[in-house]
Amino acid sequence: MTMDVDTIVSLSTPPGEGALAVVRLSGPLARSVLAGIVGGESAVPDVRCPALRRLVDPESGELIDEAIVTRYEGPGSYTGEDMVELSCHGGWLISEMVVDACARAGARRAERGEFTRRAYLHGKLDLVQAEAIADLIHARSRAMHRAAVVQMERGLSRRVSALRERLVHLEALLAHHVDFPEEDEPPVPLKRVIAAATDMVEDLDVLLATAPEGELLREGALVVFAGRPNAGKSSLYNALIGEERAIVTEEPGTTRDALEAVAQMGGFPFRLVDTAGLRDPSGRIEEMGIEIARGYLGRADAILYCIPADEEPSREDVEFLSKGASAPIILVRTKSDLDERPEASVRKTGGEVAVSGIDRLVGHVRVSVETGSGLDELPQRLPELVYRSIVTAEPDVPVLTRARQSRTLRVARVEVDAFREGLESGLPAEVAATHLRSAESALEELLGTVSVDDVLDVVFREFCIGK
Ligand SMILES: Nc1nc2c(ncn2[C@@H]2O[C@H](COP(=O)(O)OP(=O)(O)OP(=O)(O)O)[C@@H](O)[C@H]2O)c(=O)[nH]1
Ligand SMILES: [Mg+2]
Repeated sequence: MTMDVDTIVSLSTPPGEGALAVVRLSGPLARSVLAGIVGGESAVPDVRCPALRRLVDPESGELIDEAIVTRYEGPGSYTGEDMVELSCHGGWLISEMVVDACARAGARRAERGEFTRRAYLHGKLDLVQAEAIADLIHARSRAMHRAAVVQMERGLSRRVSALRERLVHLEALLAHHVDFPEEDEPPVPLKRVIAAATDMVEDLDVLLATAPEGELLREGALVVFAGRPNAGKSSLYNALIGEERAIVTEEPGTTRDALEAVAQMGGFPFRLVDTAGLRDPSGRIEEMGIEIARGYLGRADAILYCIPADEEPSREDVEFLSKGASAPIILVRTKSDLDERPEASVRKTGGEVAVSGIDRLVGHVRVSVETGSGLDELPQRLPELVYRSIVTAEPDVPVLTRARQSRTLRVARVEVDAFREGLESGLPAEVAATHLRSAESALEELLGTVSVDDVLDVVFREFCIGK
């Protein structure tokens, strides 16, 4: 691994007006750059003793701001290098002047994620933990926050390291087996090696089960409100996001465009999309609105098929909704306050009966925006539906939140399985063992034990400047 030797500087808090802004420096010259902007060596505070200092222009000596200066000495710092944190006043200009002063005193402006990249290169954290820090910063839901915290605390790394050790152990078992091929009863029967490999495949499957939904945590699951005009889609949409975002009128065809809003339900992130009512369009604008709705339906993770409770859902509607879409559909009977049938007869004709045989229909709720009845049901049903594997996973199972994580684990799974199959079908042990080594390198790639620059570029590009 190559060590960077530049000393880097950057604003680490969001730019703009605020009470405070933190500028960070990291690298071998951190101390001397600091000396350059506090008016000399004698003003440099002791390590881990925060002190108030005047920050000055390194050339003119002109006062820029006063700041609390904290020094860290490598390797006991975030990056593992000598570091300085300057807590100055927030604002558009001050932090820029401070960064500029540091640059003139010998530092270079940091690139995206460069501080964390250095932390990784100095072994302060592995690649999964580095990704977790980016996830934690970007988290907008409790579920994403939790997944990121577990990863940051090495929840996933520990599991992966344990799997890697088991692979090494499997290799050792196999070596024992190979060493005594002539004996009737070798010290390690092949059966035992096969059983251990089978266990590993199962454990990898447990981890992989959270992947599709874990990746959704980062963007939020897409839930599309669809149905005929005037079904009450926009009213329900507004009620669920708690804001009058969409226009509601008694005129069919009110919504023409698609509206998107971010919402948390049960701690899980969702992107809710209200769409134009689906029907034969009466004009160009409506036609385009329906086209847009179709695009959203194709990408949806769940579809809310809205239909007034006193009307019957139709097979054609459901077919229309699922054309080009593969998401599960929840039937939402809206305006239940207008439905005067007694509860028992409602249940008999309730949705599932009328459109039975369409397997994409996974649930049925009755709501009234007017009375508020049933409104708390969707925030409960949607997380269970869309994030099922996370909701039902054992609490200590870490969630895979990135395609990189699931891709490498899937490779490991395929290789261990091929190893098992090879042994079962009589492949020479030495040949089967190559699969174990491939699985091992997949796990190493996941942790970043061995890493290539372009993998790192992809991981750290996602970070903000200053992190
Ligand atoms: N009584 C009653 N009326 C409702 C309820 N929900 C919606 N409405 C009324 O139904 C009409 C249509 O509501 P919208 O929310 O605009 O329906 P939409 O499905 O978005 O309609 P388009 O945008 O035209 O496709 C409005 O007059 C609403 O006030 C409800 O729960 N009870
Ligand atoms: Mg509408």
